[in-house]
Amino acid sequence: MDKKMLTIDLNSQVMIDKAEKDGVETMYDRKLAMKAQCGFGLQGNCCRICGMGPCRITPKTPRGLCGADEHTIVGRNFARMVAGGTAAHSDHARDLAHTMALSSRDGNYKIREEGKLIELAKEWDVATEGRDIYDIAHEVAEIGLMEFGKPYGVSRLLKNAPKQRQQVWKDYEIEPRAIDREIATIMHSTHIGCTSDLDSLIHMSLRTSMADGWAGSMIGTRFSDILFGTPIPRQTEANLGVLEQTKVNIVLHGHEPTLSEMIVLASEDPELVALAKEMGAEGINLAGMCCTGNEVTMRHGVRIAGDFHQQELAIITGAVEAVIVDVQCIFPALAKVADCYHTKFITTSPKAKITGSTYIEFKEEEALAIAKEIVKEAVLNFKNRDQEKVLIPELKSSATVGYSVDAIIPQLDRVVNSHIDPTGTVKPLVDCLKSGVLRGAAGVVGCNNAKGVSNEAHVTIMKELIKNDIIVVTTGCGAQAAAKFGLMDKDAAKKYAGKGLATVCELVDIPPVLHMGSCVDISRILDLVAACAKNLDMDMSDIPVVGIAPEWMSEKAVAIGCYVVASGIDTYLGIMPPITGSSRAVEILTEGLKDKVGASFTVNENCHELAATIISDIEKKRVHFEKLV
Ligand code: SF4
Ligand code: MSK
Repeated sequence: MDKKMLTIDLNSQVMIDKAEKDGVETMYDRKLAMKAQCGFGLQGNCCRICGMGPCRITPKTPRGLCGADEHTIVGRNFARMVAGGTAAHSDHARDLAHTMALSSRDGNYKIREEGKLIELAKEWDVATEGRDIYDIAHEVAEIGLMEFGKPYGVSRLLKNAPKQRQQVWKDYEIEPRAIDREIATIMHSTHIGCTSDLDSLIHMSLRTSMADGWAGSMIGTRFSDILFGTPIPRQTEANLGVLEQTKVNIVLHGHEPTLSEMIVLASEDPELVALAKEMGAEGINLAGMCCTGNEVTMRHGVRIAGDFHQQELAIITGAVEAVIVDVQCIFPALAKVADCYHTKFITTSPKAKITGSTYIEFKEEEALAIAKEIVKEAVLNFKNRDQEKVLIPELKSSATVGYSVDAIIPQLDRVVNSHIDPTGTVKPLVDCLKSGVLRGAAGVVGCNNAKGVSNEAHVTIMKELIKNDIIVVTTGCGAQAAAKFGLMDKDAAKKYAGKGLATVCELVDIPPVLHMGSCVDISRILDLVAACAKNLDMDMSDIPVVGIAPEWMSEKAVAIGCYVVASGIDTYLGIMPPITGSSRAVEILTEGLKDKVGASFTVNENCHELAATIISDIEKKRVHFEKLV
């Protein structure tokens, strides 16, 4: 098979060819070499939870040595994926809370959004009158940190949901308690000899995922905005073509804005810019990748080098002086690829040390100094660039990004007010949904998965949705696919959107696909859906809104899928999770949950069929919705 057919991105195809010529192995080579994957793993019915295993379920051995059947094994494996994902998102949020606790007027981390902090403080019953903003920040940070380990009570963020949804959570008993408690409990319950009942395992999975969506991720986004600013619409460009021939190229990859915000500052430091010129470069060019890329493009317009599947390919351009990473979604393979070029692969987090990398530990207390040291490493490396090995592919697309809820609401108010009203409400959006000018809204999120063709499902599904007047909001690597393929360009509405959506886009001056941030920022999507539902006095499950993860791959995505379903939003997956080993797990997740939380999963690995199902389901949902409005 031609490796290049494993991606629809033309830049990636050029780089796959170059890797071949340079003798460098990429994920695409490993995919072809891997041939058939383990059938037990694919179905989720291999258990290695205890030392008597691995136990694999077959018709001849329908139970593991302890007697666990396929339903128990699949359920436990699924639950542990949810725990892994919830831990990753929430630990990210914990770091932000610690950063807020460190914030000070003359330190590295300041409070950028006083209004948002005061609003959150009031929501959390923190006194604000006559107090120094940093005292308030420290108290709010401490309360945020307590959400991870408080001994009693449930997430204080649940009350942001419509009351109808809160009642569903109460009735089904999935209100998450302290974040760490939910993760610890699920790890305990899936230990050998604890829960074997599949319904309980799925119930616990949903409750744990709620500790991600309606606690960890929500704290992460709110604290990031307070510390680094709420995103507003801004112009950028996306794809490997943003790397520059004449500048020091630094690729920022990973997730947490605590590091990347400081790198942005350091890259503007006059001394480092002068040093870059001394080295023969014209300046310093930052480019983002994966969710760090999303964080810095949303707040600074930093251009996007690429998505999860392009991390090796960026280095293969031969034009990258340093790849700087913190946590999550970083291929260990980057060390080997970087060895083939002059690129420095710099790891910074004690939570993600990678063999073969250069490790410079990032400490919030000395953030800017360390960020400057890291950028200096990159700048000094420019002289080692081998021009003969350089090939920067040309393609890049322009995109408008930065659509936080705070940016979307006033902008949509233009539909009725013909000007941007910063105090706007979601009413215009709700009116467009009610009238049917917009048939519905979809959150298209998540990763790239080598089980499919990189970017194909994202782009196909988003194009189909907007053609059918369904507005798309997106985060994570899905957002990067949209940006790369021109769907975040304001002109995309004329080219691809149906009449209703195109009219709204023109009136409001937005693209048909809105970039809402990183994976943690799916909490922004929850906030937007919750605001619409509250405006209509409905449950979130009543409005024609769906969640879609066409190319998901990470445990975080499994946790996200679960909390989106638990929020009453039907969720569509383009990759089958490892659950087919249990017919009952498939039944509960794709049907049974409807009765409990008003939503469930649908899976189809054919992206054209999946898009058609989503559109038809949104139309069916409209029938119910139109009766209620
Ligand atoms: Fe086998 Fe049971 Fe141990 Fe799993 S927990 S590895 S099924 S004996
Ligand atoms: S980075 S979790 S590959 S979206 Fe958030 Fe992309 Fe998925 Fe990582």
